[in-house]
Amino acid sequence: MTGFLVWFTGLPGAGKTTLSQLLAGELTQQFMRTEVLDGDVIRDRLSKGLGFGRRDRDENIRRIAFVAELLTRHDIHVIVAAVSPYRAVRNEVRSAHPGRFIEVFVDCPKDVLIARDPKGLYRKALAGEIQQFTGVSDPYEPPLNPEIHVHTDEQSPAATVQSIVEWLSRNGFLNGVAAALDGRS
Ligand code: ADX
Repeated sequence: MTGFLVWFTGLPGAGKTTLSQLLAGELTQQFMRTEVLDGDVIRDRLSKGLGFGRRDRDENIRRIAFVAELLTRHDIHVIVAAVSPYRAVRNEVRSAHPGRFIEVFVDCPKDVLIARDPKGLYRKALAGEIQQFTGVSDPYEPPLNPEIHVHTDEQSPAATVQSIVEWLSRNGFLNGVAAALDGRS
C-alpha cells in the first residue's frame, strides 16, 4: 500500500499551512497515518540556506518531494504546504507519484492577501525590502489542471477542508487504500 500526496500550492499567505494542519487533523481522526511537510518549517531545517531564486526553490521542492516519497512508501499520507511557484517541478513531482498526487490550488486574490498580510511580508516586498517575493516581484505559475481548486477568500478554512475531504472520499482515497486516480490500486 502506498500513501497519497496532497500538495497545496499558492501564493504566500493564501492559507496553505492552515489548510494542511486542518486536513491532517481530519485524516488522523480517520486513523490514517499522516505527515505535514510545510515550506516554512522545511526551510528552517532541511532546506536551511536555500534562497528564493528559481534554482533554490526547485531544489527545495525536490527535497520535499524526496521526503514525501520515503514516507508515502510506508503508507503514510503526506500533505505538503509550499508556495511551489513553478509548474514544471510540480509536474515532475506529479509524474513521480502516478495516480497519488493531488494538487490543490489555494487561490486568493492578491489584494486580499495584501490586506491580510499577517506576517507583514507583502508590505516589505512592496516597499522593496524583500526581493524576489512571490506574487510581487517573483512569478507564480498557477496550476492549469489541479485536482482541487479552492478559494480561501470565499470559504472558511473548515468549509474548505471539508470540501477537500469530500473530494478525497469521492475519489476513493479515504477507504484505507489509496485507490489511484488512474484506476490502479
Ligand atoms: S517555495 O517557493 O520554495 O516553495 P516555500 O513555501 O518553501 O517557498 O517558502 C515560502 C515561505 O518563505 C513563505 O511563506 C514566506 O514566509 C517565506 N519567504 C521569505 N522570502 C520569500 C520570498 N522572496 N518569496 C516567497 N516566500 C518567501
